[in-house]
Amino acid sequence: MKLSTDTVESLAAHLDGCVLEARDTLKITDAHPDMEWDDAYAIQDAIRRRALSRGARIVGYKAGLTSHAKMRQMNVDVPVFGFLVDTYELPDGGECDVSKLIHPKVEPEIAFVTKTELKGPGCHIGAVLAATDFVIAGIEVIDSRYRDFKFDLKSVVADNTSAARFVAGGQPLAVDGVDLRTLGIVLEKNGRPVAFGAGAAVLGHPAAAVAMLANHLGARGESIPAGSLILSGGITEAVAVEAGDNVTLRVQGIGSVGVRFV
Ligand code: 0L1
Ligand code: MG
Repeated sequence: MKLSTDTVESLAAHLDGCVLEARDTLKITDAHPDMEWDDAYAIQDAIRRRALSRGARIVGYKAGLTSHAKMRQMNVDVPVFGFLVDTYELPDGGECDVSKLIHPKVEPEIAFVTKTELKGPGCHIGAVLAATDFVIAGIEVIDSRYRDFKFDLKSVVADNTSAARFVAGGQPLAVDGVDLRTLGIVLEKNGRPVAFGAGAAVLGHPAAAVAMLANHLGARGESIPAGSLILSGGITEAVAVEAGDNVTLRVQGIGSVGVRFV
């Protein structure tokens, strides 16, 4: 680690303030170019502690930048991981208030719900599928706190990987006998299809993203508890949204989930 505890806490307070006030900022590596991966995750952990101290509850985790479409869009080459708290969750068919966000975008994702604990190292696709209760459709609303979504990977990790809101829904699908690689998705904005894809766009198999997450947490002495919801990463590029937009995600075998931006 290159940053002192005080600097980690003050950067967490700064980014958390940006979240709470829907205010953007320059990427934090501009002022801290020597920051390391451990520093970035330490800042994310401090943001998590701040959310928990306000009464939020961890409901799951997310993997981000797991598809080539997203990696290309953001000009990066490795996945990143973040946490999800209950205050991010929106009901299926509910409203997302854009006045509380900076510049939201949506991502179509396959969400896993676990029935047993998942722990790395050595976690693999088979272990993820065995620990999966079901998968459902997930729309992640990302909202980087960095001006114009301009960041590098360490800055985005510190910013809890742009996590802001999510909605999960549709008919829960058991994974036995289902090939998640060929599960097709269509993302619609205002009734028009705007992005298409299939599960394999996420690291060849969306469960691979969950395995990477478990291994990442395992290296830090953490695990994915039973009953967690995991967003496995955007299958397509993220799509910008604004007040008045209606977004629906249709996933083969699962049905649809939707959110309205107001
Ligand atoms: O969930 C994601 O794939 C987003 C990761 C962070 C990068 C971004 O804000 O696009
Ligand atoms: Mg995402």
